[in-house]
Amino acid sequence: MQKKIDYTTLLEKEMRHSLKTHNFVLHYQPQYDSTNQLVAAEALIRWYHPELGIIRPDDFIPIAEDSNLILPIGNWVLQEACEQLNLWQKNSKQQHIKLSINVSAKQIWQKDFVQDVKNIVTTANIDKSKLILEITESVLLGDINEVAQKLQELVDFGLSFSLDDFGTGYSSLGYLKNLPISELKIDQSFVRDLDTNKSDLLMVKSIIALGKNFGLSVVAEGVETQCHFNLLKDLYCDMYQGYYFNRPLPISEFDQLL
Ligand code: G
Ligand code: G
Ligand code: MN
Repeated sequence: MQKKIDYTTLLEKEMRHSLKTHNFVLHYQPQYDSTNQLVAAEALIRWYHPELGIIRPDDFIPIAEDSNLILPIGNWVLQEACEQLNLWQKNSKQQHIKLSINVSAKQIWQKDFVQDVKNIVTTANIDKSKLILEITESVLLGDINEVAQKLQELVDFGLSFSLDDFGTGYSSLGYLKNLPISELKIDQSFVRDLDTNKSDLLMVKSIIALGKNFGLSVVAEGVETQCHFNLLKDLYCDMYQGYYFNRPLPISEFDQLL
């Protein structure tokens, strides 16, 4: 237990330092439509520590959330994503790409969340319709009306929201009714055994139907095989993301793909 506390304390201290020394980068995982066109990407943070090596988001994001360091990190991610969108928008072959970033519930609960996002996006001077904020059901642990109002303000401003890891949490349906979201991401756990597990197939089929009925775009995550892709296409899933296509890529490799 003491070792774990020491490690957490160390990571927290190093995170603070790395924010100043620019040791974080974004990787970009492509998203394809059913005709195999690369139409969007999800930005996923990576931490390259000079001594500790690569630290996975699963290992540091929870610590960042507990220590509130997720706030400066989240701002950095948004800023970085906007800069990237801005670069793509200068190039006619790249300006159609939409970019999703992950936003923690902790960020959304901040009093100044809406204004902070507006400031960063306005300064970056991007096409707002290309930026998508991914949220998870954990925002529901806060005041749902307040959260809904904040999201609506940003939708009015021109941004859109995607519901990540859909199907794994609770109250998923109430969420759809109350929050102004335009996209659902089917959690990887339902896609993994799509070809062998009948109930996973039924689950995915139902999620896609649900999404369609609500007028949402549906993205499948964790698409790892041709068989996954074919099954999802047969169900009229809108977009596809996963190792079958690409891993999250450094920007140079992503731009090469484009
Ligand atoms: O990327 P994988 O790439 O290992 O990411 C693991 C987890 O970390 C995912 O659940 C993902 O949503 C989360 N994550 C990745 N990048 C970010 C980020 O920039 N901000 C937040 N809040 N979570 C992120
Ligand atoms: O929670 P979120 O959906 O943001 O997390 C995306 C996570 O899924 C990242 O850690 C990313 O690296 C990982 N990922 C992306 N594609 C695949 C895939 O095809 N299979 C698996 N197992 N993980 C994937
Ligand atoms: Mn995500």
